[in-house]
Amino acid sequence: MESIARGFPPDCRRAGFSLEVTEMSPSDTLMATPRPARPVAPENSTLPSANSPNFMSASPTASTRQISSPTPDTTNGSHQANLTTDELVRELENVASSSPSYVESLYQEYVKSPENVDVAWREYFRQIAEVARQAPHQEAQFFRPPTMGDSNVVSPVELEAAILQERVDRLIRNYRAMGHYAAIIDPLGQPREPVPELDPSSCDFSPSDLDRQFSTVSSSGPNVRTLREILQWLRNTYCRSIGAQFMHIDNVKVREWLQDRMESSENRISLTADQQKRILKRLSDAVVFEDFILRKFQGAKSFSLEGGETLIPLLELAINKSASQGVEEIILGMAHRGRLNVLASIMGKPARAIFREFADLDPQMHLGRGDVKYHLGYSNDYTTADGKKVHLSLCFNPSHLEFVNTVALGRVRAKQDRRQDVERRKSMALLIHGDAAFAGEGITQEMLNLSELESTRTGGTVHVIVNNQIGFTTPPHQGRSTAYATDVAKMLQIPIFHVNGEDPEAVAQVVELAMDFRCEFQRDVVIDMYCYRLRGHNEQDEPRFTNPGMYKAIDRRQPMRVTYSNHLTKLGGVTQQEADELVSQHKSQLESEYQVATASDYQHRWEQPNQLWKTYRGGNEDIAHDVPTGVPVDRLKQLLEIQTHLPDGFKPHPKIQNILDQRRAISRGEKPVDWGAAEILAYASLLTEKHPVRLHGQDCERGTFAHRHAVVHDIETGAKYVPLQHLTVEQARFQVYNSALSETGVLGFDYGFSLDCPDGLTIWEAQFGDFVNVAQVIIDQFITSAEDKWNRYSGLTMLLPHGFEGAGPEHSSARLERFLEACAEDNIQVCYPTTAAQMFHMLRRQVLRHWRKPLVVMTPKYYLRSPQVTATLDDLANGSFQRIYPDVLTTRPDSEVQRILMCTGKIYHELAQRRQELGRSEVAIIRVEQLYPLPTAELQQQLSRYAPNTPVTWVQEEPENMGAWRFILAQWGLNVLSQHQLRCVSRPASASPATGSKKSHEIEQERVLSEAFGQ
Ligand SMILES: Cc1ncc(C[n+]2csc(CCOP(=O)(O)OP(=O)(O)O)c2C)c(N)n1
Repeated sequence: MESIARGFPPDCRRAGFSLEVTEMSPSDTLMATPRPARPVAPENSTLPSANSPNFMSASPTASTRQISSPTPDTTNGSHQANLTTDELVRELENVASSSPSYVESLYQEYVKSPENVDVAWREYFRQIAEVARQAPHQEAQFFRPPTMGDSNVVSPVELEAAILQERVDRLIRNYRAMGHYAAIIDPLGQPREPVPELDPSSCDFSPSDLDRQFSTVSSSGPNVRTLREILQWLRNTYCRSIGAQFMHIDNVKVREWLQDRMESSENRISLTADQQKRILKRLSDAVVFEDFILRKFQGAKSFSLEGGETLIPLLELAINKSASQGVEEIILGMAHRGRLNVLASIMGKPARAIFREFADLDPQMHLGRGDVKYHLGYSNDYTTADGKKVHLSLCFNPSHLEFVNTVALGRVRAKQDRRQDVERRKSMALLIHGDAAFAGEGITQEMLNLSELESTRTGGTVHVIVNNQIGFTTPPHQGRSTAYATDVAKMLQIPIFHVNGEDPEAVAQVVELAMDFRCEFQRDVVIDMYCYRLRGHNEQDEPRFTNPGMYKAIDRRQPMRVTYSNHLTKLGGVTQQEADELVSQHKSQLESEYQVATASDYQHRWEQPNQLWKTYRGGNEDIAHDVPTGVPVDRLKQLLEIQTHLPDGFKPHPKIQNILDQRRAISRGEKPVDWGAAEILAYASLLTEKHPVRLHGQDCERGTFAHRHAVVHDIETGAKYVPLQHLTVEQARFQVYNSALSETGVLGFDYGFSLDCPDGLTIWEAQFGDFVNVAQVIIDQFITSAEDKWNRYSGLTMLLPHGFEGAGPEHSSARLERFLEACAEDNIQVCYPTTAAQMFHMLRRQVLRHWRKPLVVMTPKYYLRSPQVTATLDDLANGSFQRIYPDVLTTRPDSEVQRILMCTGKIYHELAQRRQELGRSEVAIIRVEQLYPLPTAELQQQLSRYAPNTPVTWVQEEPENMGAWRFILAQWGLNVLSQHQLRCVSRPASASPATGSKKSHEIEQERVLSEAFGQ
């Protein structure tokens, strides 16, 4: 049998400490048992060691000599001499002052058992105790370290009591820290390693100590308990069906909160009969649903929840509890396992719709689009037991496990911002994970890391691991190096509750606790529900091929609904008949849903877009009417000018002040509009038109290339000021945040944000464009395909620095070619603007059109400050975004043009400069500013200006196998519009995007430019 990482929890009896031991009288309280450990004499000490055979013959030092006077007669055990109290105290003070810790450790050994120390010491200590009894004011001063004052003098009796109490405290600590390793959380009962620290003997107790009394005043419950009671209480609290990990939390208050909650109730909830019945009902619903699917759709994949059906009551309990805490909206994220059950049992998706998808009765509807049924999302209003409404949204999910999580978080954040839920209490994420995926996928760490950041905080997420102890065919020991699937979550200051899914009431307790923790501290919380997977990875897999041991144990299990139902009938809260009725009623409901689903007159109910999305569209660009994006010059001036004002006394860095001064000069028309100013004007104008703007990415407050400075810092106080937040009183929300150093997680988050912010501009900026590679899953599985798979729109904008400037293979390319390869059905927009004005109009167009498509922008590094890209205020006031930018500089009539260069982005400026330098006015240069959707009609219009057969050369600085060339070739062919021969000038095809040598780069760039002009 495959064993779980730390094995099956034995209870403490396995560790050899039985509670069935001889009763001892309370008067034994302070007598301890012999311990094997011995103190080590201090190095170079002349004092005898505890059991030194030479003790009596040890070299006479001041101490030993002094001690030797009261040495008992070791032959007969009688005392040879008795010291006076004063003498004894003096002698011992001498010893103590020469080596107090040594004497103290000897004394501790003596307290454990007098036999532990040499007979002479034994006698000394006996006398000391005697002295202490007779003259308490002088007691045992040898324990006083030389530096301590009298107030620290401890009597032997007190010390002994303190030592024993310390052992009890240690035992309690051990249970708090390690009790979870012994908790009975695995329904399959696979062996766990023993936990010696939980055996009282590990804290130097013996069975004879069981009835001694100890203080438990610092814990909840009675102030005094016997060791036996303490053990029972600790085992109940920490070693039953719940294993709590919380001792990694540094904050004592938080830890104590958890301790109190668990220890005062022994981690058990008290449920009413009605609540128990409700749990049984939800379990029954879940079981019946799986059984129904299995019988009706034999051979179909459903990724059933069987073995983990407690998830359904767990979710219901969590939703009800959250509603009572003021949550009004929950975004759920989960993978395939149990999804259909969640859709039917929790989300309220009509079973008939699910059955129809199973029967695959509407193939025409899904040609070339759609997704498998166990990836589909759903939204609905849920009514809790006490009549509260909670809106639930289950996110659409790709097959790629765990990647939906940050998407869900982004959605929550957007909802909170939208409803101005500044405390972040009304919307919440509830994420359901698989154990193998949670432990294995790095995105888990990225997600957890977002939980407390200013830019991504959502007030605490509830994580539920459906821990069926297997991932496809892989057992835990092959899938993770950690004891638990959840260990990565220990990076946060949050509790992790492992719970046996076969104990629904323990699950109920954990839900209660987890939800209260989240509400109290607004942090994430993890529920790791141990269960099993009744069948293979899917219903067609035979798990006994690869995991025979585990499946033997599974085959022996009684279904949990039956066990729980028996438990309740025994308690008398439910009769057998009632329990059976819960099953039969749900069966007949599903049966009638099935009849409707398979009827020939089935009426498909199309999902309507929610209120938020009512006015927005996806689909092809031809339905997306162009809208005016210009802003009157006066308004632009005003918007820019406002941003140059800082609060009184605010001291920016002198260079930042320069930038602000330049922006003021731009606002007065004294300087042209540079890239940074155009971008900021786009945001400012949108904000004052009531469109929220959120900008998020690594170091994007300043901008990687220091062109933005959206946040200004006071160099003396460190205070921050965000000019875009101070435009007008009525403006919309502006948020700009430096993000965590993550691409996948953060892009997922921002994509999610865009799903719930259709009216705003949501921007993710990559530090260097190439880093977007790291987020490929989010791009492929969500951004480019969500509309096709799930009919979900997004207006996310991705700013990706791109351009060959000799910065090496990694910092030259945002891999334009990859985005273009993913383009189809007008799924995204890909732009590479060449001027500040184009950037301005493009950003505004992204919001002002009611067409919602992700926008991928290749942004420049080189020309951020270049005069070539600047614009006038009139360009921003009157123009609009040009998909194809016609040649505006050539001085010749169109009919005299003999060569047409076509390009996109940065290289345009180099080509234009070269043309001017060469005086080649017979060459026209057309810029493709929007590569997708490819503006063929506009191109046609531009090419029609020139004579047919004028050759067209596509020029790019990227290697031939990268950039836009192959895409352009595939779209327009070698004979553009059947009239113009098309060829390409580029760097040769290359395995990596660029050279690492700046000089080689210059040589290569020169070759491209020369070849473009036929030199
Ligand atoms: C990123 C990713 N890698 C691999 C897979 C293939 N796969 C699907 S389910 C699965 C096992 C998942 O195990 P676990 O997380 O424990 O969830 P379970 O299916 O057991 O509920 C694997 C490997 C996937 N869907 N996504």
